Amino acid sequence: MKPEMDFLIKDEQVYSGALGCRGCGWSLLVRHLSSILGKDTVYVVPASCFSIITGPYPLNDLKANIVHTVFAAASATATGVRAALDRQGKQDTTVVVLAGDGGTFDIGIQALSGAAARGENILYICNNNGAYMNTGIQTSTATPYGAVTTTNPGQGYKRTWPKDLMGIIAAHNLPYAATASLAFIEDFRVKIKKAKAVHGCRFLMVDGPCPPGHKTEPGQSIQIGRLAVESRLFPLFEVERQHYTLNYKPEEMIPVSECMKHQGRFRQLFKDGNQQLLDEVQAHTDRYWLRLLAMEESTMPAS
Ligand SMILES: Cc1ncc(C[n+]2csc(CCOP(=O)(O)OP(=O)(O)O)c2C)c(N)n1
Ligand code: SF4
Ligand SMILES: [Mg+2]
Repeated sequence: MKPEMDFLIKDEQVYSGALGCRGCGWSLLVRHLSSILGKDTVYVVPASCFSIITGPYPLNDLKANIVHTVFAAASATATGVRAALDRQGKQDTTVVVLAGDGGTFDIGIQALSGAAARGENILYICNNNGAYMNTGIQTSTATPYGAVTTTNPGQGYKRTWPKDLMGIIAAHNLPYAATASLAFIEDFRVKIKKAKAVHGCRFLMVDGPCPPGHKTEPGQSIQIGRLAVESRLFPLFEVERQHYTLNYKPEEMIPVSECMKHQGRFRQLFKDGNQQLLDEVQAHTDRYWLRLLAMEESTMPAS
C-alpha cells in the first residue's frame, strides 16, 4: 500500500486577506509551515516582504505570536525569546525566525552564525527569492548570476555567483538543515515536521517565487519552482551534522535555460551573442550538483 500523501492544509493558522502579491511564495510557505507548527509557536520576523504581509500590530496574518525585530538581530531576538520561554517552563513552544535572503545571506548572517554556533534551540526559515524584494529588487548575495536587479550599475545584471549559504550553514554542524521548494510540497512538509522534532538550531532554505522581482507570470510560480529543481538550479537536499542526502535526483538532464527562459530577470542571457553567459550558468550548476553528489557519497550518516 502506498503511504498517504501529505500536502493538504488541515489546520489553517493564517487569516484570510494577506497582503502579498499574486503568486508570492511567502504566503504559501507560511500557510504550510504554520499549519504544521500549530498555535504554540512564536515567530520572529525581521524586515522583509513578510513583515508587511503579516502587518503591524494589531493586524496579524498568523494566529500565533509574532515578534517584529530589526534586520540584523533576528537570530539574537529568537535567542532571547527562547531563553524567556525556557525560563517559564515552556520548552515545547517552537521559536521560528522567518527571514528573507537579504536578512539571512547578508544583514543577519552574523547573528545567525552566532546562534548556530551556540546551538540555540530555534528553527530558522529563509525564504530565498534572490533579492531585497520589499524595497524594490536590490541585489543580495543570494541573487543569481545573470539576474537583473535595480542595483547593478554599469552592467545591468549580476555578474557574480550567489553565496553558498548552505555550505556555510553545514560548516556549523547543525543537527538539521535542508533546502525545500513550494513545488515539492510533500517534501517541504516532511522537512518542516523533521525540523520541528529536532532539538537545537535548525535551518530551512525555501526557494521563493516572486513574480514582480523575477518578472514572471503569477500563475507560473509553482511550474517555475518545479523547473528550478528539475534543472538542478535549486537542488533539494538535507544536511544532518555533516551528512548530506539528496532528496530528489531528476531522471532527465533538463538544461537551466528551460527554467530561466520563463523569467524576465534573465532575458539578456537569451539575447544574440550571450550564449556564453548561459553556458557559464550551466557549468556552475553542473559543478555544484556533482559536489553535492560527492558530499552525499563521502559523508557518514549522523549517529
Ligand atoms: C537596517 C535596515 N536597512 C534597510 C531596511 C529596509 N528594508 C526593509 S525590507 C528590505 C528588503 C528585505 O529583503 P529580504 O530580506 O530579501 O526579504 P524580501 O523583501 O525579499 O522578502 C529592506 C532593505 C530596514 N528595514 N532596515
Ligand atoms: S514583491 Fe515578491 S516577495 Fe514581496 S510580496 Fe510581492 S511577490 Fe512576495
Ligand atoms: Mg528577498
